[in-house]
Formats: sequence, structure tokens, C-alpha cells
Amino acid sequence: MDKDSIKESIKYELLYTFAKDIGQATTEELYMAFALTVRNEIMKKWANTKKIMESGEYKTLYYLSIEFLTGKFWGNNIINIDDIEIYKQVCNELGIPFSQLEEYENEPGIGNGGLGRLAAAFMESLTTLNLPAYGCGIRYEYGLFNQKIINGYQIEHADNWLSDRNVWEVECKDEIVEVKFGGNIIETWEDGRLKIDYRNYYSIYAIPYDIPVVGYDSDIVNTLRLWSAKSYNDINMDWFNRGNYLKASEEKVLAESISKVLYPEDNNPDGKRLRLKQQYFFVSATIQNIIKKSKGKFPLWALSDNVVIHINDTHPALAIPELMRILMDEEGMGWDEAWNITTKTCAYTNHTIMGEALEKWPIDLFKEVLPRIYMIIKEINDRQLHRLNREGTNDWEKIDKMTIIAYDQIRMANLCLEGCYSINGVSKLHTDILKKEVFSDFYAIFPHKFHSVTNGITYRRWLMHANPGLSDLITDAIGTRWKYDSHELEGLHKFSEDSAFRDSFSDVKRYNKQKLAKYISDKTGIHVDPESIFDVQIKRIHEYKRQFLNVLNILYMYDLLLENPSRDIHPRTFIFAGKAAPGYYRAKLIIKLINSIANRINGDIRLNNKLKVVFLENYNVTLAEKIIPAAEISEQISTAGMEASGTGNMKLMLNGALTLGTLDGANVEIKEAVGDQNIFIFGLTADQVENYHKYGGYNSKAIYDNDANVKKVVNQLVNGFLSPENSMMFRSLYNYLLYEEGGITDRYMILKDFDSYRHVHSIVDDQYKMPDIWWKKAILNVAGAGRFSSDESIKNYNSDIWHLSKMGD
Ligand code: 26W
Repeated sequence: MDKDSIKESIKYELLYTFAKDIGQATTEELYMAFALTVRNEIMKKWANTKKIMESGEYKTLYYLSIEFLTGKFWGNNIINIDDIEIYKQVCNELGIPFSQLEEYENEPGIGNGGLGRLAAAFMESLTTLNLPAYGCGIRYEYGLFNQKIINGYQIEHADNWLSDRNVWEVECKDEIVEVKFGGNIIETWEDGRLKIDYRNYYSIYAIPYDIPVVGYDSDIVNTLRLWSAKSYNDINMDWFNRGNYLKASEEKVLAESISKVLYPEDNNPDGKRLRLKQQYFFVSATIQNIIKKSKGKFPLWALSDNVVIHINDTHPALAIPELMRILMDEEGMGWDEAWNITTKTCAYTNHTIMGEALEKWPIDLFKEVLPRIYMIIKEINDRQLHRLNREGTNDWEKIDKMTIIAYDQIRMANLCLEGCYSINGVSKLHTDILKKEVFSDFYAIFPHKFHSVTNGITYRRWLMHANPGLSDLITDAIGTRWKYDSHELEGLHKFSEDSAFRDSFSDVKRYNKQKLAKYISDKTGIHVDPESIFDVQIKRIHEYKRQFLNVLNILYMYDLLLENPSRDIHPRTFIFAGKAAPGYYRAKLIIKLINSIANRINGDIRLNNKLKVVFLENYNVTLAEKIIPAAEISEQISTAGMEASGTGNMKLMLNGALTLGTLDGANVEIKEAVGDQNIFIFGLTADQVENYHKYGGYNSKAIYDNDANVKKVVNQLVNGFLSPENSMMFRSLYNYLLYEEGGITDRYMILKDFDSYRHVHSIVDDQYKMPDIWWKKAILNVAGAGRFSSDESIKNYNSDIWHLSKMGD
């Protein structure tokens, strides 16, 4: 659309939706009018894509994920339809700040972190590459809680992201699906076949809401289909007539609780009944929908030629028994035929290797909520055992690890390994660990099933949208091809030698830092120096991610500066952001610790502003878009072997931050991409960590006793230095470092890695003092980031696992 038609459309929407003209409209109404205008630009392509997909001509991917962390829609969609300049001009001419409209939109926080963000990125890249796909998930009415920091503590507030009309979704009432829970199963034999009679169940309706997924300059618009739970009975008239109004709507409240709130746990399942219901709810609705659409287009035995069902971590793993159920109970197939189809159609990605993060469900709970699905899983389990026996596996330790049902629990990862034709890790290192350790027994039997696909990011959002200054600078240097093909960023390599380019590059960074400094001061009242090094750690708060290690090093730097305030270090601003799961006590205590240190340091005038610590509340995609363009050091310091990939690391390098990290997850590949000189690596390797763990850990007390600096820092946790009002406050963190817990001391190897961590920080300080060298490294990071585009990940998924054809080909 040209400028004038956009203006016309905005006026039209204001008039016919709100009976107002531009001068009268509120920000909300202006936002709506702009959003509807952008939406109108998408609709035709969307309708067309839907029609072609309905025809059944193309093999279609269904990407099942319990989270999709899309970020705000409006600005990103404008970037993707390549209209950003025009919209900015329109805003200018109408005197409406573009940023004000952007700010107005609520971010759909319907994901916890990496897994959810990846799912959204993949949908976008699938579209960009013209590959037909549905994203399938839950339309949570409340997303991840909003985080407030009060007196240094995290306080959670409900995130009512749907409070305004959501113009980006379309309710599809005509595709409503019934999902059944509870009850009991009567098995009878009829004509030599097992007949399943499902009785006394209760039904919940699933209503799909479709959101268009816009790719960059793409021919198609894919669909994100989120299911909302709806009760069959809105009101029970018996109770109502008797005057019991609470009882009258009880059923509705209970039924609709299924899609009410996103569980805030990340990497830490807690086996709740409602969570199990959420999983079955969206999986069953999706699979029923797939089968219904498939019938009439092709015979169901050919399902795997036409459909791929991708299981994003184990949360949608019930897709396997649900597909079996429908093929057998509703379509009349026998077990072998159904199993053959299912195992050729489903594929699984693992996102986490930590034992406690692998989902398991108690059998009793499971049987009660999903009796028929339980029977099917039991049968899969029994057949697996038979097969293992037949194959002569009599190593009981091995069988014990591989079975799906054991110790009164159902192990979802094992179900996926049995029931899927493909399993992949999300970085090279992660896949190696899956093959060698976590799933080594499966790997021995099904080596052909294993793939490695490194994660990626929507680099356009993180450059063109979040960092327009850098984006323009890149375009000036190498043209616009990089917007289509991320590998073109390699063209920046030669500019790293060009001092004029380096100057412009550092000017962009300075500008972004000034903007962030202003945001920090507006939000927190803390003044940070834009000339200081912006050192950021932004991610979920988790022990394995080791924000604690970062904090100990800050304390150490603080101590050094107090000893000698004129010590020659470049001023540093440490920026943290991230949420802790509400029930995760220690993670919440770490937030308090960061804030206590911030308080102490920021108020200490002896430091001459050489050190500042900031915790920005309510980390989400929108906040990430503000922090990342201003970052110079990217802290990726998880205990090696524990971060499956990481994707924040990729966004930060793309924006010219240097990684300071362990050889973990995708950091290993970042190092390959930028070269050893352009990354700061420290700490134990994954093999070393694994070895220590095998032999009961290491002696952290010895490190504490033998290093006076370490001792001082660790003691400061408990001597009132940080919490004069209550010196016991951080005692449990102190104990964690020095005393055994669950058979191991300092499980995350914090003190073990401390020495090399502080050493690498001093190297950072030295190198920042040499701007030519520093900016060269930063530019080489941008140049090397192209391989981490989610377009690239999707190409790899497609060639190795999905085998979809481009629409239009
Ligand atoms: C409640 C149980 C549970 C278990 C695991 C909830 C959520 C999870 C996710 C798998 C956690 C997660 O987001 N994992 C991250 O996935 C990213 C995308 O692959 C990786 O980059 C991160 O390393 C990994 O931690």
C-alpha cells in the first residue's frame, strides 16, 4: 500500500469502528486503526494460503507446542511486509509517534522462555520459506506473570494480555472440537475385534483462534492455531433455580480453567493434574482436527506422506497415543497399522537434558484423567518390552532406563523415542550428549532416528526491528541482500578492518546504550554511564544458568575496588533481567541477592561510578528488544552440559555483543563461527563436569580455604555485608556453596569455575581498553551470526526430517 491509501484506511477504520476522526481518537483507537490496516494487508494472502492448504495438495507440518512466545505483532508484521518506512512516514505526517503505538500493544506472554520463543521463530521462518505449517497450542487467557520487584523481591501479578480486543486473532467457531476426560472404559469383543466403549466421561469444547503468521517478503501466510477451552454448560439451571449461583457456574469455571493460565515452570515439571489436562486438551483437539481435515483428501494409511506432527519437547507427547486412539477406536484400524502410521508421522525435539526436567506422570493420576490413553501407553510399553526381549536385550539396567512405564510413572521422553521417527537435539553438543548419555540405549537401537538441528533466531526482528541503526549501517555497507539471506552478513567481515566503519559501528552502539541508560534511569532511578561496558545476563533465573556466579564476581570486583578505588578498570554496568518460577525458592533468593548487591554498590560513592548493577523487572520479548542492541558483553555462563542450546546468545552476538561463556550449548558453535579470538571462553568442559558428577563432585571447601579472595566474597553472603538487617538472609546460598546437598556440594560448579571466570573478566577489561580491537571483534560477531538464523534451522529440519515442499513449487 502507498502512503495515501494507508492514511485512508486508518481514517476509515477510525470512522467505522469508533465513529471518530484522527484528532478525537485515543491511543488505543489509533493503535486499533493502524493494526487493522496492517491486518487488512495480510488477509488476502492468508485466505489464499488457507484455501490451498485445505486442498490437500501440499504435505503440511503441524508444530505442536505448549508455548508460543511471539512477541508483539504489529511492528514485526510491518517489517515483514516491508512497509516500515512508509508507516513511519505516515506516523510522522499524522503527528503520532510510531513508538507510542508500538508500546500500546500488549505482548502475548504465552511462553516461558527459549522453547516458546523458538516455536514462534520457527513459525515465522516456515512462512518466510513458503513451507505450509500450522503452529498448534493453547490460547492462555493469562500469560506468564508480570514481574514486579518490591524491596528487591520478585512479586508476581497476573498477565491479562487479552484485556483489550485482540485484532490479530480470528475465532473459528465452525471448527470446534470435543475433548473427553475421565470416565471409564468397557472393552468388548465384537466380530473378533476389540471394541472400546467409553462411558461417564465429561466433555470440554476446544475453540480454535487463528493468528496469521507473516514471513519476510513471503508468498504465503501460515496459521498459529491456539485452542481455548469452553464449557458445554454455561450455567446449570437446576442449581440456578435453587438459588445457588456459585454452584450454577462451577462446571463452567472448572472446564474453562484449562486454558486460563500458562504454567510458569521452566525446566521443572511439577506433575499437576491441570497441566496434564492442558496437554491432552490441545493435543487431542489438534489431532482430531488433522484427521478430520485429512479424510476425504487422502486415505489415512497415507497420513505420513501428507502430514508431519512435530512434538516440541515432551509436553505434546500425548499426540502419539491420541493418534493411535483415533486410528483404532474411531477409524477401525488394527494396532499394527495404526502404529505404523503413527511412528511414521510423529517427530520429536528434545530441549533439555537435566534429569529433573524430563516429564513424568504418576500412573494413578494419569489413569483417572485419561483412562483410554493410559491403556494405549501401557500397550506401547508392553510391546516395547517384548521387542527388547526378542532382540535379546537382557541387560535389566538398560531395560529399566528405556521403558515408558516404571516406578509408577509414565516417562514422556521414552514414549517419544519409541513413537517418533525422528528425535533431535538443539545444538551439536546437546545432540552428542543425548546420544552418548541421556538416550544412549535408544541410540544404540535406533541410530537412524537421531538428528542434530541447531536452534536459530528471527534475525530480522532482532536487527531490523530492534536495532534499526545497526540495520541501516549494515545495509549501507553490504546492500540489502542480507535481509533475505542471513549468510550475506559475512560480507561485514572485511569491514571489520575499516576504521571508519568501526567508528560508525561504535556510534550506533553508543546511541543504543544511551537509549537504554535513559530507560534504566526512568524505570529504576539508577544512573548508569553510557561509556561503561554494558555487561548483560538476561534469561530465566535458574541455578544452572548461574546468575549466582556472575554475582560472586561482581562482589569480587567490588572488593578489589574498595581495596584500591583508583584501580585502573574500565567502568562496568552489569545488567540483569529474568523471571524466576514462583515456586522456585532459590531462584527468587538470587533475585533478591542481585538487588541487594545493586543497592549496596550503586550507593557506594567510593567507587567513582566504576561499577553499577541493575536488575530490570519483567523480562519479556519487548524488554529484550531494548536491552540487546545496547549490550557489549553477553553472559552465557551455564554449567557446561546443562544449557541445551541457548538462543539469547545468538541474538546478542548478532547485535555485536561479545560472548563471555562456557563451552555449552550453542556457545560451542558460536566459537566456531567467530573464531577463538572473538569470544571469551572459561570454565570446565561438559566432559569435565560430567566426570566430576560421576565421582561425587569436587571439594569446594578447599577452594574456599585456599583463596583469600574467594573466602572473602563467600563470607560476605553471611556477615551482614549485603543484608545488614538480616545477615541470615543469604545463608542458604552460602550453604549451597560449601555443604553437601543431595549427595553433592556445589552441583553447578560455581566455585570450581570461579577462578577462570574472574580471569576472563579481567581479559575483557584489558581488551575494551583497545577500541580498535574491540570493535573489530564486535563486527566479526555480527558477520558470523548469519548461520544462527531460524531460516537456517528450518531448512535443516526440512531436509533432514520433514520433507515438505515449498508452496507454489
Ligand atoms: C515444566 C516442565 C518444563 C520442562 C522443560 C517446561 C519447559 C521446559 C523447556 C524445555 C525449557 C526450555 O525452554 N528449554 C530451552 O529450550 C531452548 C530452545 O531449544 C534452548 O535454547 C535452551 O537451552 C533450553 O533451556
